[in-house]
Amino acid sequence: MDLWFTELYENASGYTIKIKGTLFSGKSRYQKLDILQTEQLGKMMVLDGLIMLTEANEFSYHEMIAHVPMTAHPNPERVLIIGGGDGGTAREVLKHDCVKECVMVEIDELVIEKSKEFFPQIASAFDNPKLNLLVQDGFKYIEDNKDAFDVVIIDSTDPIGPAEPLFSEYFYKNVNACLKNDGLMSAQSESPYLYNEIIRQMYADMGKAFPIVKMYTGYVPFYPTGMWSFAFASKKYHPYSKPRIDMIDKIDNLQYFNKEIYSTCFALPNFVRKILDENDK
Ligand code: AG3
Repeated sequence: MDLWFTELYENASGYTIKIKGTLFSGKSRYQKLDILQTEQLGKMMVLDGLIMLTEANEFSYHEMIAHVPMTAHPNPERVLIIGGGDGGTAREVLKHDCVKECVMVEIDELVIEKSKEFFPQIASAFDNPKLNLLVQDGFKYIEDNKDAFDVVIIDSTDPIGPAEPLFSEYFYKNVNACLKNDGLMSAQSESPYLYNEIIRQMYADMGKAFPIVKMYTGYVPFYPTGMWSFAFASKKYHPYSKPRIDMIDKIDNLQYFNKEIYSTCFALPNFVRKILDENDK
């Protein structure tokens, strides 16, 4: 008997993957977690029916959410990750020797535990002494910490469920305050092909909190439409003001990111520019 998993997009389209079976299925206080063995893409993590990662392809998302802000900042020593409980973003951040401390605030302990158990390569950063892992509400952590980080990375789920408060003007203003005066942030910001309204609102809210807001994109095949966007918001540096371009060749084991990707990922198709331009009306 063939088994298939489909993530549905707005109940109108979807992405279907052949699976061999379920390795884990459970519910935390916050969400439902499934870990499935796929036919072609290794193990897959699903939260509330939405694909978070597949072992075979997780690199593009994690490299892009982490290395773009890490390249844009001239000396990122203190980095904060909100969410990212699987550990993939932390693994990428900790490839940068300049990092003295990476604080990761994940609300859901079940995601961390099961990632350690089923995705040891992704969760490798959990053993790194520079990682300070806190199981608590990132929204609250950001409210309580001021002037503390060079780079903040918001590796959240979609703006439904536990991540909803992470998509708001109030939250972005607190992220701004949590950053040092030349700090910058990145965040996953959904697919421009499907979620125009979410994106328009998100960038409008960020624009109220930061003087510099840009979008960049990357290809993540297991997310809706495959074209994925990330927000870059900064207090001082533009992506091209002081990027550490030469350092990129020294980052270990990159499967997606490189110098050329850095210099082109901020280029946007016209239909995407139009979504963002609507904020300037
Ligand atoms: N970050 C989730 C991105 C959103 C995926 N959305 C979807 N499949 N509809 C995932 C965490 C990876 N570290």
